[in-house]
Formats: sequence, C-alpha cells, structure tokens
Amino acid sequence: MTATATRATHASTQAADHADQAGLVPLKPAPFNAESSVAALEPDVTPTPSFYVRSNFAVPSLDAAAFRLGIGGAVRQALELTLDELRALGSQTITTVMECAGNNRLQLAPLPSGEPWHVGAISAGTWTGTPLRAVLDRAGVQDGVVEILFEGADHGKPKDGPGDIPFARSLPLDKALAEGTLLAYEMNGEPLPRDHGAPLRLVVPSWYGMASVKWLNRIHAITEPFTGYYQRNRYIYELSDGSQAQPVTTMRVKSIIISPDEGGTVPPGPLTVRGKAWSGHGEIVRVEVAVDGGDDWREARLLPQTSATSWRAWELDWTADAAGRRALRSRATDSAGNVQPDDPRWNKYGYGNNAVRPITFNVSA
Ligand SMILES: Nc1nc2c(c(=O)[nH]1)N[C@H]1C(S)=C(S)[C@@H](COP(=O)(O)O)O[C@H]1N2
Ligand SMILES: [Mo]
Repeated sequence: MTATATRATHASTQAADHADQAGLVPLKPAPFNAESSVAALEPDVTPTPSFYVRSNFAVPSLDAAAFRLGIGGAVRQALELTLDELRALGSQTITTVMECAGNNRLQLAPLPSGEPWHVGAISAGTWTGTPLRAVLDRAGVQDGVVEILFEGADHGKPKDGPGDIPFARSLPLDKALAEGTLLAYEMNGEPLPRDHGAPLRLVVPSWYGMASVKWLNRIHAITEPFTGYYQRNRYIYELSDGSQAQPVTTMRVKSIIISPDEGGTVPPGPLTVRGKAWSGHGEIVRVEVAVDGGDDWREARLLPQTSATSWRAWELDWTADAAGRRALRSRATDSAGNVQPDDPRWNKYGYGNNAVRPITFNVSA
C-alpha cells in the first residue's frame, strides 16, 4: 500500500501520527487500533511507527503548551504541573516491554468478545519521563491512601458501561511509588506521539498495558479502592465457575517466535530460530524450543538481557532437514519458576493468554 492510500484510509482519525504504517497491522480505523507485525518485533526496541496501538475511545488532541497535570485527593498539597515543571522534578529513561492483556485472544475458544488480537499486541519502547514517586512526594501522600487513581482525557460510552466515562485506572500505592513507574513525555527519544498518549502517559513496567494510562489528565490519591468500569468490569480474570474475578495485573511469562516467518518457506539447511521472551514476574531464565510435535524440547541460547523490564532475545540453531510443513513451539520460564502452559487458560474477556503456540512454515525440497 502506498503512503497516500494508507493515509486516506484513516483520514478521519489520526492520520498524522501513523501516516507511515510500516510494521503495523490495523485492526480498526476509528479509534485507530493496530498490532505490530511479527517482523517489527525483531529489534530490541520497537520503532515508534511499528509500536502497537490500543485505544478504547476517540484519541484526544491535547495542547502540550496549555497542558496541566492535576494532582489531588488525599494529598497535603494539590498541584497543577506544566510539562516543564514535571521535567524539573527529575527525569529517568527506561526500556520496557508493553503487552496488551488481550494479546493472543484469538487462541481462546470459545472466542471472547473484545478486539481480535493475534500475536502482535506487544512492543518494547524506551520512555523518558518523571518518576511518579517524585510527583507524589512533592504533593505529599496522606496517611490512609491505598491507591493512586489515573484519569485519561479520552472518554466514551462502553456498551455495557455506566454512561460517558473517562479511561481511568488505579494502582496500589506501592506500585505507584515503585522504581520505574514513570510519567512519560518521550517515547524512543521523541516527544510522545498522539496515539501513544501525548503529551503525557503513565508507564507501568511489568504490568499489562491497560495500567499505562495515556493522555493522562489527573491523578488522585484515594483512601478506598477504585471501583470504576475499567478496574472492576474489565481487565479482570473472570471464569465461568462462579469464582471471584481477579484483577489483571502483572504480565505472565511468554515467548514469541519471530523467525522463521509463520506460513513462510525456508530452504533446507542450517537455520537460526529467533524470538523474544518476557515476564512481569522476573527475568527470563530459560527458553526451550520443540521442533514439530512431541516433547523433544531443546534449550535455546539466551541473548544478554538489555533492560530488566524489557524482553529477552533468544536463538536456537537448527538444521531444516525434512522438506514439507514443519512446526515450531517455544516455551519460556522466568526466575519465579513460572512456565508457559500448554493450554490457553480461558476467561470471559480473553486476557492474559500466555500458552505455548505452534507456528508452522515450509521447508522447500
Ligand atoms: N487513556 C487511555 N489509556 C490507555 C488506553 C486507553 O484506551 N485510554 N488503553 C490501554 C491499553 S488497554 C493498552 S494495551 C495500552 C496501549 O498503549 P499503546 O497504544 O501506546 O500501545 O494503553 C493503555 N492506556
Ligand atoms: Mo490493552
């Protein structure tokens, strides 16, 4: 597709931010939602034009010069901070992997409602911003505060929701104060693009993407747990057995095969299988790869971990021997001892699927 044709398709939405869609596979034009192509996941940091986009509502257009972040609720000193005032509180740059909780939903049966994400609702970004802790320290969190609530400037009416609501999520106080939780104004060395939350977004390492509130408008220190729609009605693991739903939080251990291409053809001979693995529960300590079906798991080589909160690249040398359709599976283990399950764990909204997933490709004769 030419750049012009691509732009025309999304003319009514946010064409400027993703005029160049190389590496993005669109799911929905308005609001624009797209996953990264598998090939775009090869570099350690995903280039911004290929970074997946997940937006629930129309993308707000905020003026960075007029922007004020409000900090209120149970704090000693309510604040209204400009971007420059935020910068003056200190800056930090981190690289994190971000995965949508709905990634790999398509592997669940019966298929839950929600965006039909395949494997690419994941990307890694380098973020620069103000540590949230610095802002909360400046405002002075009062005794009795249990959570920090984050409200985006975007809003709308979810089908089964309570009317017109903003995208709002809370974090437990300890996660809000944790090292790495950032109010980011830069992504991959450039001002944050509109689709990714300009001018300011939260970045919560180790948690699924829904925690990283975009177009951040207001922060409230609260003394009771938040019960809003995107906290209690969505981003929950709800089973069909009547058990209490659990909140979706930390990213489960998972891996993806990036090369060879799924559905592609490779010549016979030596081949390096490549992929990435990640977990919010700890570092990746092992990746195994099985060629074809059965339980002949081989140990993949782990490449150096480039950031504690990002993914880890891995490789396996293999010789493509027999011609025909072949299958590959990868299985990651993290330092907390979590291993990818063989079977997807179904839940009503289709979150957190980290099951082993075979890809097939062809070895030519
Ligand atoms: N304000 C706001 N923040 C949001 C969302 C949203 O719809 N509105 N989507 C969340 C979800 S579900 C994900 S997976 C990530 C996606 O971030 P990205 O679009 O930069 O990849 O943003 C999160 N933050
Ligand atoms: Mo998401």
